Amino acid sequence: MGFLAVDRKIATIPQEVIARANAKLMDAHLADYDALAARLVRVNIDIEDLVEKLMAFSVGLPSWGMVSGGTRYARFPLPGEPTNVFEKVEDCSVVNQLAGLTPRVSLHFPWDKCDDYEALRQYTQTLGIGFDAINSNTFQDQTGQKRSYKFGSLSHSQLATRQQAIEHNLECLDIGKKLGSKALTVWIGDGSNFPGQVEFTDTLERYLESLRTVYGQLPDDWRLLIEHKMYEPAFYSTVIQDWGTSILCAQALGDKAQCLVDLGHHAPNVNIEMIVARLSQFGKLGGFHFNDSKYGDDDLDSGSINPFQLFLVFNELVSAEKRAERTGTRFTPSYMMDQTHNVTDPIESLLNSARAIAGAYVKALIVDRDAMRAYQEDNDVIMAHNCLRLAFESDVRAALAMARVRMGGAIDPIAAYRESGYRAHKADTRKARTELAGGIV
Ligand code: LRH
Ligand code: MN
Repeated sequence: MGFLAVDRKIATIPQEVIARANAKLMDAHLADYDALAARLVRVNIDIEDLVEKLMAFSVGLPSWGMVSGGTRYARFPLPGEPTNVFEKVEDCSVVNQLAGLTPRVSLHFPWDKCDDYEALRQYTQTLGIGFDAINSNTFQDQTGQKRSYKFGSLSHSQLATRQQAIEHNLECLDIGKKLGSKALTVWIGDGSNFPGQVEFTDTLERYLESLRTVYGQLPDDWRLLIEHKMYEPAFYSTVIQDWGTSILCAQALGDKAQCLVDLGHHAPNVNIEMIVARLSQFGKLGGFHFNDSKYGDDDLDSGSINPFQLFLVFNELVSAEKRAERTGTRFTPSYMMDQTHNVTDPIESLLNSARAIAGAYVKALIVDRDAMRAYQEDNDVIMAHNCLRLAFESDVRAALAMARVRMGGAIDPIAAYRESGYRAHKADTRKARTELAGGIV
């Protein structure tokens, strides 16, 4: 079964494979759709409005999530996994083709370095995929690198090391401009493992001084996304440890600097949805790295462990969206995933995650906000709470499936993917990755 290029950009999976898979499920899907439509009408919601909003919704894919991921212990290769950035974006197009709502990829440098970024831009465009935020990497040393990041990068005690880290971020900016990206995500692992190892204030001042240089080179229509993380790789203190430090830095840098929330970067039980509300209120919510976790920064599939938290995050996002509409302010956080797929086929995990994220969004859209506000005013606790539970407990799968079908995708993306034989085909045609060493990619 060949994977032919067709006019609609490049359809990585032959459209007829998807059509055949959908044909088997269409009657049941349409019955489910009509049933959901009838249920929603009873609460004055037109399902067609929801599907329209879903078709306008999108989330970016992590290029580093397209390969079989690893932990510090080991990485287990997957036959047919991508071996370079071109194969990674090809797999991104499979996710987008089947799920319909992942038309962007977020690249990471130097992991995605290549010789011809114009060729990469053109190829990716033919796949119908655009570029989300570019990620810099000063948390690893590269072969031949002059100065090590062992003791930090943008906050390092030595100016020469900070300068090296600044230059890497500026190089990422240049690559991003060539590709048409509009944002740079800066996550650094800088921190300490022992009390006394670093002076907290000096370290943060050095970080801000470095980032001001990068910020100064940002084109007017770009954003700098500051990503906080509680711990790891540093295990006593982390320079950008929490949203408080992140927003202070974003405010200190200027309007083009905003905060990126990675769901896995918080202590267990932290109220992340309230952090989302706070950052939105002060106009500093720039983006997300969606994933899920049970213990630490596990980078598991979005919605796989705590789907209620994901829903509550989107409840705040929809509330912030409506607040921005009322006040005529801009609210365009960049939705991206950041996951590591150690034991699953990355494409299947990302299909599941895209569905979970879109599901959380559409459930947040059906919350009866006027009723909830009235109950909140009256301190009718149970009824206010139940406005959220009712929406969360709604089965919206038929609306999600209809949005996928109308975008040329699959009613059951994983079934269609498996029927396509894509991964087996790639195992036959792609060079095998053999390295077993630990590490995230
Ligand atoms: C850090 C992080 C960051 C990326 C990396 C791959 O844990 O979330 O966003 O640079 O993962
Ligand atoms: Mn992240």
